[in-house]
Amino acid sequence: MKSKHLVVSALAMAISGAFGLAMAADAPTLSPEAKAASAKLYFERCAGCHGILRKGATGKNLEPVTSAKKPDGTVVEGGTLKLGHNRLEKIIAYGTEGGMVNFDDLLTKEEISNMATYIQMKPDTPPEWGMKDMMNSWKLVVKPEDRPKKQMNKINLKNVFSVTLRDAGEVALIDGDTKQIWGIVKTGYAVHISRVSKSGRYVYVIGRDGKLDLIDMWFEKPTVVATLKVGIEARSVETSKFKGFEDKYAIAGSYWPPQYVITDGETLKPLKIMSTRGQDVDGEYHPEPRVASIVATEGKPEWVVNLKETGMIRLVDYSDLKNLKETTIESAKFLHDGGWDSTKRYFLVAANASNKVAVVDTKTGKLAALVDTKAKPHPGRGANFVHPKFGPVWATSHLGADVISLIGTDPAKHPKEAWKVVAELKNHGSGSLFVKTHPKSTNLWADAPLSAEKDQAESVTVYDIKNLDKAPEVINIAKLADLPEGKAVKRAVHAEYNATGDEVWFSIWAGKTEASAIVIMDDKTRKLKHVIKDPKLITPTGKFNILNTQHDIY
Ligand code: DHE
Repeated sequence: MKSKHLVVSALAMAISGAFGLAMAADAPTLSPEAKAASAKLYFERCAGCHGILRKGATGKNLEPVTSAKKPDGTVVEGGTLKLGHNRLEKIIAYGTEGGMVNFDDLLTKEEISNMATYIQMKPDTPPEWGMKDMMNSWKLVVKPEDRPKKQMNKINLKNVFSVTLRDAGEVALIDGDTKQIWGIVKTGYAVHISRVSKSGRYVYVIGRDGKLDLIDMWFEKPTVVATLKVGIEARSVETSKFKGFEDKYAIAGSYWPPQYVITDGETLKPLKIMSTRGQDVDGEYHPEPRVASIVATEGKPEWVVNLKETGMIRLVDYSDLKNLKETTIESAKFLHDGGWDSTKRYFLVAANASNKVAVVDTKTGKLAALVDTKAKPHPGRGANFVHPKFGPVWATSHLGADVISLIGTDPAKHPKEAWKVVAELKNHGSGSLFVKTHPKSTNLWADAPLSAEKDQAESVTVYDIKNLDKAPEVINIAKLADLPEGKAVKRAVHAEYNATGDEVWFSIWAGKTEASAIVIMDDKTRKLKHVIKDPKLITPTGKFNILNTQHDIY
């Protein structure tokens, strides 16, 4: 079996080798080996924000030469060649105030220098990944007829947490009742998220290298029953949840190639691939509209598929795959993550480069609103609760501002507040990624793991949603884990509730070779309840409680 390292290296060679174009004689250049190494690093560390084709999204455009026309008609020439090697090295090493993180603690001086050269070279176009490639990659490890007919273990599956072990390329399935690791499963490179089938039996896990794993929880131990490489780079996966389609299909979105694939839900056999290339909201063609979040609508056989670079939202009707119907909704750039309102009629998705949240009405299949917010909203799935003054609201935190925005979501009974930011709560820092509450809780939790301040990155804020005038509490969650000192910041990230809604779990995300942990807080008392420490818990980040993920409870 190929190691993950080899798979990523092969990709880097494919990107850097086959498509390299001749450069001008005095253009920056690298040896084939240094170029392949930089292409691999670029894929691993940079492509997520800047795009494979380097056209920019969350991060800046990194093409060698760019030219942009200002509204007054003047043309601004730019690009990495103009910035020059020294300036690029400094930006890569030390980051920028605009949100680019520093890499001087992760990369060697030589790697930084080579990367500065690499991004002045013409971007390579990686290969496509069509049906033949997918079929060749597809492995049906255990056929559905050879799987258990009933649950063969005594685990309370509803309270299992699928925990991303990012840098290990694994997920840990943790029994939420006993807090013991039930099993660890090998997954794709820098594994990203887990989603759950409607029945609650299967967990779908997507890696950044596009490897999709299907885990069956009815065996004695969690078991991978099928795998498929859906593309070269991917971030999202979802399942079919409408009545009559439970566990029938899965859908995985790729960053490269820009497409999504619909697979059989129980075997991952690829059934249909749809390209996402096309015009953006300004009418300009984009060659790399990456698939960001995907959610399954409950009241219809439909997925909401959000395309990052074009700002287009596609409603994909999966009732007839041969005659697939897609509704394309114009919203704003660049779409990223989002969640349902409490009625599950409206889907709210962050358009982070526009400082907006787009609202889709899945009943009418239309855009309900574009809500202006502070800089770079980043909700995860967001959080729903009833505001004492403004009625039902959905909350998002922000990467670019130290606030939590509350958006009114009830146009029928609270029309004045609907689709407006009705209140902003002060967060303990910017650099926040996730907020979370639970229908049974009176707390709202917010993290700030990407804050430049160590103390803020280690801490969370908790608000009393019944009394928002009361000062919130800021708790340094990382300190509660009582881990040994290390070089990396111990980032407190991604709150997730247990099935009964009385515990809230946080990951303490430290360095790859350092000790990490999961800290469990008693939601009522806001006091430490338990810490899970284990050498196998390498860089835990996202945690997906089966019941909450299955039913979109947040
Ligand atoms: Fe994520 C969700 C993309 C970096 C943890 N992340 C998402 C989604 C997208 C996305 C499109 C929505 C999926 C959905 O709902 O279908 N993430 C990206 C990136 O492009 C980015 C910015 C850079 C990259 O190179 O990948 C990125 N993400 C990260 C991280 O570094 C995080 C913090 C740690 C990690 O494990 O990689 C991270 N992303 C998460 C988590 C979710 C997520 C935990 C799911 C939130 C939820 O509650 O559903």
